[in-house]
Amino acid sequence: MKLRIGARLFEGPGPFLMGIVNATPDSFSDGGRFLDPAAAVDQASRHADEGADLVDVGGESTRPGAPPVPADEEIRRVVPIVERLRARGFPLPISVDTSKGAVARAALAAGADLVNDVSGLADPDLGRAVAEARVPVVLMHTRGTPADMQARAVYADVMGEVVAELREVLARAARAGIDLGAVVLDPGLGFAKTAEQSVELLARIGELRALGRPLLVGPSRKSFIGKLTGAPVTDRVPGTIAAVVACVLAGVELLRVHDVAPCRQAALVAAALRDARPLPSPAPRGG
Ligand code: HH2
Repeated sequence: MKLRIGARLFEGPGPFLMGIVNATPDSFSDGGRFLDPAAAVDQASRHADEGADLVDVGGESTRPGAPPVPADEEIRRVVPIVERLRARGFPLPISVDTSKGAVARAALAAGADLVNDVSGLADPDLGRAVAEARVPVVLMHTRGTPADMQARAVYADVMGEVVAELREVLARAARAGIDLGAVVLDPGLGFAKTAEQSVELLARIGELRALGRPLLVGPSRKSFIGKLTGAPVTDRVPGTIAAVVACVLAGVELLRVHDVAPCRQAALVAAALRDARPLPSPAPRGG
C-alpha cells in the first residue's frame, strides 16, 4: 500500500496497527472506561507508547443491538479527545470511527486525519465530507444497522457476497467524488456475520486482495473468538493474536486492535515469516 494518512506515509505491506479508543458507555469489551476525555487521551498515548501506527477514536458502539447515538452526542464524545490529542502534539494520525457525516466533519475540523466508516457509506453526507476534505477513508462491509445486522447474516457464499458488496461500496465512493486511491476496505468481522461466517472470511482473507485496495481487519476480542474458545471478552488476547497472524500472513496491511503491544509483537513475527524467502532445497548428496 501507499497511502498518506495525516503527516505519515503508510508504505509497503505493513503490518500497521490501529489502536482502539472507544469513548462510549457501552462498547462490547471496554464500554465506559474511556468516556472521560482524559482517560481516552491516556489510552491513545498508551497505544502510541506500545507502537501503534495510528489510533481510532469512536463515540458510538456498533455491537449487535446497540442503540443509535445522536450526532450531537457523538460529537460531544469524540471532538474533545481529538482536540486534546492535537493540542498536546500527539505523534500519530488520528482516525474517527463514525458513520455520520456531521461527526466526520466535526472531527476532521478538530484535526482527525482519516474517517473509519463501519456502514460503508450509508450516509451520503459522510461521502461528501470525505471527498471535500480529501482524507483517506476505511469503508467496511456490513448489512443494515447494528439493530438488525445479525438477522441479515444470511449468505449462500459469504466471501463472494462480501466481495461483490464491497465493489458496490467502491462504486458508491466513486459517485460521492472520493478518490478511490484513498480507500481502505474491511470485510467487517462480526458485522452481519455469524461466528462461522467470520471464521470463513478470516480463513480466506487473502481473496479480498482481488479488490485492489489496502485491507484493514478488526478481529480484536470479537465474539467469534468467544464462540470458538469459550473465553470471556476480558480474556481474548490469545485468540485475537491468532487472527492477527492469519491476516498478516495473507497480506492484510492494517489491523484494528485493543491490545497493541501483544498484537504488534505477533504481527511483526508473522510479517517476518511472510517475507522470508524459502531456503533453497539442499543439493542432492553424492553423484
Ligand atoms: N469493529 C468495531 C468497531 N469499528 N471498524 C472497522 N473498520 N472494522 C471493525 O472490525 C470494527 C470497526 C467493533 O469493535 P469495538 O470498537 O471494540 O466495539 P464497539 O463497536 O462496541 O464500540
